[in-house]
Amino acid sequence: MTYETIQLAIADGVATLTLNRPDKLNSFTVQMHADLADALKTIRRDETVRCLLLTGAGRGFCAGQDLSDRAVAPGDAVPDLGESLEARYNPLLRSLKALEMPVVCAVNGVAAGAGANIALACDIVLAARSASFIQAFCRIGLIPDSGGTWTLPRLIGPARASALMMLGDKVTAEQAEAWGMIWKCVDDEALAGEAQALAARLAAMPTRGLALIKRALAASSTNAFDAQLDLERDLQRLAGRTADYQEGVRAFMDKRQPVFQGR
Ligand code: LHQ
Repeated sequence: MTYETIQLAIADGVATLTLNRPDKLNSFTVQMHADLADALKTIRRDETVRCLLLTGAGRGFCAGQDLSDRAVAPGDAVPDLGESLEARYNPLLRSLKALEMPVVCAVNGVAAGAGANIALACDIVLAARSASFIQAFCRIGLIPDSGGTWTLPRLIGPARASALMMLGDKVTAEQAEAWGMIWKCVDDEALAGEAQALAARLAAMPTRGLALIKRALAASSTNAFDAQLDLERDLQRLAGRTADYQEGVRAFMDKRQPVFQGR
């Protein structure tokens, strides 16, 4: 499916979403937000989709907000950037987090500003060795958005997060892997293949169960241990009712490979 600013391809249980404004390093415009919202709606409604793979076209992953879309000329009214977050970025982040399937991000090049934090909000992040992550907001007087102030300290700890957010220094993919900011850094030419293979592997797994793992992990950031035990009980109850659980146990007992359906 082709949109003006993104591409959506659905095959073998995997939806691949490619940000597609390569000459502007896939930076976000109002149109791109609209295209992504529409594509995510299609993905949610398509019962064949069991994993989402997000990546970018060209040499960058995403340079955040398209600053030419937001340029302020002398005499212009003061822009309401909060409105931009409320209407576009926050719904996008909420929908990625709430998507009931694993979301893999293949960071093919620089991920800056909102682009970095959207990548880091995904469930499993792979990055090309030449890719980098930049909390670019402070360079232009803004604060990190797209969930970055929540996500980054949880991934790499407050000391590193605050320095990166206040200095806007570039983090290489290798450094990001070493710090636990991402799952894995891979050679540039291997990225697309590894990301597709990972997404295909996830799509063949018990994806209802994976969605429940995602819910448990999201809640663990704010829950006390006791509340998390209760949540695990409730989610395990749901997992135990899936056809995939039955199949998993049957296949184990029969000593054969399971065939999961995401139900
Ligand atoms: C761009 C951009 C870009 C437009 C590269 N916009 N054209 C939310 C709410 C509302 C408003 C504000 O923001 C937010 C959230 C945010 O995301 S704020 C942060 C916005 N992003 C940035 O500040 C990053 C700006 N970009 C850069 O610092 C560099 O481009 C990086 C470090 C990402 C890459 O550097 P290079 O590899 O040297 O590439 P380049 O700078 O030469 O960029 C290539 C082209 O892409 C160039 O266009 P041109 O026509 O000259 O070839 C850039 O102007 C364009 N581009 N980022 N955000």
